[in-house]
Amino acid sequence: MPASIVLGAQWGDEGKGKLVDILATAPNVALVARAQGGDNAGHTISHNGESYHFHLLPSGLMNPRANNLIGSGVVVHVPSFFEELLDLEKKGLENVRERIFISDRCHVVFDLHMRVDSLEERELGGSSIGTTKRGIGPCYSTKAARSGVRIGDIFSKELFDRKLRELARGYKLRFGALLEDYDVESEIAKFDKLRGELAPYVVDAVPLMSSAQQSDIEMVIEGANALLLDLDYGTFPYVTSSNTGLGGIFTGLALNPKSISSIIGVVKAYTTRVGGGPFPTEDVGEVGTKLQEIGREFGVTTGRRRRCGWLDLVVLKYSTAINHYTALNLTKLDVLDTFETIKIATAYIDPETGEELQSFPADLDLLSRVKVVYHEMPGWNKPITGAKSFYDLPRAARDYVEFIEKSLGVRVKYIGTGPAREAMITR
Ligand code: 2SA
Ligand code: GDP
Ligand code: MG
Repeated sequence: MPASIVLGAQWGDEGKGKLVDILATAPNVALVARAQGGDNAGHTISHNGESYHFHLLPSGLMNPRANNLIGSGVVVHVPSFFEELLDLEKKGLENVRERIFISDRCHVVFDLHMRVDSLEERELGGSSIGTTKRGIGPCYSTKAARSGVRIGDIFSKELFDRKLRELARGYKLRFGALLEDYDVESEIAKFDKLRGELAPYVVDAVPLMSSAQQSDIEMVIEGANALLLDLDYGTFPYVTSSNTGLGGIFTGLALNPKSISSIIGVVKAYTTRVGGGPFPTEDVGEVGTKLQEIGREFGVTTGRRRRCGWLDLVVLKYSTAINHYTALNLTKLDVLDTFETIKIATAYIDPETGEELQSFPADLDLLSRVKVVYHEMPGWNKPITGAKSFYDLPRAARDYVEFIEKSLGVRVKYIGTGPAREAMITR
């Protein structure tokens, strides 16, 4: 079974959901899977004038023929799972409940984790991460500490209740009065109601993946968040708590590396970031505001304004070196339609030595002080949304795409020219 992997190449919100939706509508695709993250993700798909928002669920639910798997590396807030299913049904998506499966190895995100997420952020004060407060960090922390609860545990009531009470006791000791009003018994009671409702969706994902990979149907893997938010390779500690890069796909799904047919890096034509942390090309002036407004850069999960700036090739070279993209999807190129001049960051200079940095630095202090070198290109000053082929694009837009392609040594196979499914050029 050939597998296409879709990964965010920057700080997220590049438009992964739209590409997954397009790839998943191919006739042979029968499975769409998520490998990491949780309902912190926000993947928006615009189709026939309607917007569909996916947080925990894979975007493959858009395709009435595709099955969808929440793989073992994902963390699952069970009430949100049901709320999201209901929202999608209300929007008219068909038989979603028959096409969604959750690995029994996923860790459970409790309301307790969400409370702790907020408390930890509060403790950090001015240097808070800017999390989505969905409990993602605390849940992956309890997983690593081996005190977490897995989806499969929900079905052994005695074990489940004991583990959740232990978790609550530990957190209450840590946070004292700040968690006094958290009532573990009411969270246990919630699960008493959800247990039966959840059961039909829970599977052992290992045989499911094995049999899928022995067949000749195709599979799409939907990365969540993005490389610069990766726990190991991102701008730590301003990252999420999962491996959002290629590595996370293997720990989160029993994927045979030999079945990979493509690793597609999704790259927004400029850069955005939501939450705290360094962002070398951030523009807090006119350009940033214009990108934010035209690109409608608001968080899908939290509604926060996204920080904006020019495209950064230093970031993208680093991202490519880790994720080994075989192709790129350049998205939101249309957002640049009205810019007279477009800038692209090509290098970082160490402010002390005046030397060019050889790669994207791990040292956040240095990263926040680097001097950015920009290459300037003329804009195209006309709308590109109707373009059907690469050669329908204005010359300056093609030059922009080719400059990125040459700098990274990876083909830009898909170009997004608007939010709709149809607004995508395939080369
Ligand atoms: P968390 O909640 O622990 O994963 O937050 C840690 C950091 O990861 C960032 N993060 C995101 N960045 C971009 N998009 C995300 N999804 C939503 C969206 C975000 C939203 O699609 O718009 O609605 O605000 C996402 N999820 C996590 C987060 O901002 C922290 O910097
Ligand atoms: P994801 O998290 O990577 O799936 O991206 P988000 O859904 O958070 O943010 C991308 C936003 O841009 C969504 O609202 C998409 O509908 C929209 N979008 C995707 N591709 C394009 C494009 O090529 N042009 C424009 N204008 N919008 C796009
Ligand atoms: Mg998003």
